[in-house]
Amino acid sequence: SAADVMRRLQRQVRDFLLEYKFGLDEVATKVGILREQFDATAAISPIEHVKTRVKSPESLSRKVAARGLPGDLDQIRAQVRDIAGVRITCPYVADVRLVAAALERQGDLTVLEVKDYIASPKPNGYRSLHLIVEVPVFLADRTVQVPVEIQIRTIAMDFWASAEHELRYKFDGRVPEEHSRIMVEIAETACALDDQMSELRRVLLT
Ligand code: 0O2
Repeated sequence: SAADVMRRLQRQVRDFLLEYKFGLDEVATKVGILREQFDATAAISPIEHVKTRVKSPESLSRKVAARGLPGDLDQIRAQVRDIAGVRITCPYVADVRLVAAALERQGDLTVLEVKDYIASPKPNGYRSLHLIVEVPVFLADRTVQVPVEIQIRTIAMDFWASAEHELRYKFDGRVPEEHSRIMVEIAETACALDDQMSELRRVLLT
């Protein structure tokens, strides 16, 4: 019956997303360990805040539709790599590099891609370091490699990105030119702030 079909589909989506939740748990543990070690040893902790999320089915289907991808789960698994996401905010740009290096070193993580929007910011002003990694998840009957997107950015970059996200949401993706221009200016201010803070950090650490 139609109800059976719906139930089966719902179960498929639930199981599909569950693997991403497990992948996220594995990466969150790794980040948690780094954070605890840094907290215990570093003069200034390089990790300020950590947030994890599995993309909601709504947001996932919006992305699939927007990209014109076929709707089957295997295609989505192969093509959408930010279903599991970890966002790490750090006080200083040097901390972003430090945390990224500590993760990239881990033998059980496969780095699939690095997108360095700090070295090359997006035209709208977005800055952040993205690592797409794959982590093994050991299930009862098999092992799966789960992609996880790790976004690492400074507090200033995060402040900007949250505001820009809100703005895009408010204007349903069509942000008026005058606001976009202001966002580019604010991104430059945020970048200047990061540079000044880096100077301060040098003083604090010497
Ligand atoms: P949400 O709501 O955060 O999940 P690609 O996969 O390379 O074809 P994609 O997926 O756009 O292209 O990759 P990219 O550019 O690395 O962006 C992935 C995520 O980075 C986005 O996820 C955002 O979280 C963040 N991001 C990228 N660009 C911007 C930006 O200009 N502003 C803000 N605020 N965030 C950005 P989602 O799925 O778009 O959104």
